[in-house]
Amino acid sequence: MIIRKPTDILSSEITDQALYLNRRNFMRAGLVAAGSIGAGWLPASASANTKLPGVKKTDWGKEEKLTPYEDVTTYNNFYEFGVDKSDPSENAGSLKPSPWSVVVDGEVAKPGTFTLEDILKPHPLEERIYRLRCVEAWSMVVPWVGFSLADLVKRFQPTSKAKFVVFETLFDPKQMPGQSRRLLEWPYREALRMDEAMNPLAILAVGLYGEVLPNQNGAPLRLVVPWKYGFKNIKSIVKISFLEEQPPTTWNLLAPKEYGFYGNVNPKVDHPRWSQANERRLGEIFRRETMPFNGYGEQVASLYQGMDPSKLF
Ligand SMILES: Nc1nc2c(c(=O)[nH]1)N[C@H]1C(S)=C(S)[C@@H](COP(=O)(O)O)O[C@H]1N2
Ligand SMILES: [Mo]
Repeated sequence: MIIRKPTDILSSEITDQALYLNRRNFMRAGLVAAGSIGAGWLPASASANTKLPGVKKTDWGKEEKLTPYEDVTTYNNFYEFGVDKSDPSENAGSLKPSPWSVVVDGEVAKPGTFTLEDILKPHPLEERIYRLRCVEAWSMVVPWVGFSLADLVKRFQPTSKAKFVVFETLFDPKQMPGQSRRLLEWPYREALRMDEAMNPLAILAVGLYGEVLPNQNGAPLRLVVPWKYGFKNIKSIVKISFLEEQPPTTWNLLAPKEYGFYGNVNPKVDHPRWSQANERRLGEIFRRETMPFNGYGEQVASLYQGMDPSKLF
């Protein structure tokens, strides 16, 4: 196995923001030229800049100042397209988010393979403004367009044995060239405990800023669990499985001391190689204090009562 040491990966992850700022105008032009990055549940001509129809605006996070679209779509973590923050927006044009299907299996009464269209039909789309906070101490505020994960889970009717729900990213090195290197153990895999998945804050996103999700942000379907570090927010999901036992998850497998299973944002637990006490919002100069559970403690802290908070990173 040629899995790189976490230290190698992480030092290469730290890209100076100035670098990407210089490149971003160029890249935005490239994205538009790349053309029809379509989604099957929209007309074939739909692209990453296609407006999503019928999105219900909500009050979630409307007091927040949004991170500019440019920053949200050009400063990304998506190892399937490279380890630098600018790589995903430059390379993700090879991903074909349409047609797309999702396998649902494990401890459910209604397993099967569903197209994205099937999944979306009964789920009205909402816009919710959520923060996303990466372990590398950058953060952003994004108007995500998605639907409740809990509602989707209920449709498949998990059995009483279902204790965890695990998500898997597409594995296709032709579409995702980063997968021909053993940077991580592919496919990327992330999981939630059942009660976390049923929390009303957790959504599956299909868009941002009112438009179809750009490939680099995890088209056509990605998880958004705002009280957890970015790595839990798995992108380009093709499989959802319900399990009795806690499954292995990608970053936790690679570096268990640095990335726990829970990945709850906790300013008091430092990453072994840097403080987690504060963060820099993309597009801003001054750092701000990181909040426990990324500021969503009121809604989720009760899920972890009786658990050792130092183990919840
Ligand atoms: N499949 C997959 N999902 C992924 C990642 C990845 O490398 N592959 N990176 C994660 C990490 S570490 C972060 S911080 C967020 C970044 O999401 P964004 O690019 O939309 O900001 O995606 C997460 N989801
Ligand atoms: Mo991250």
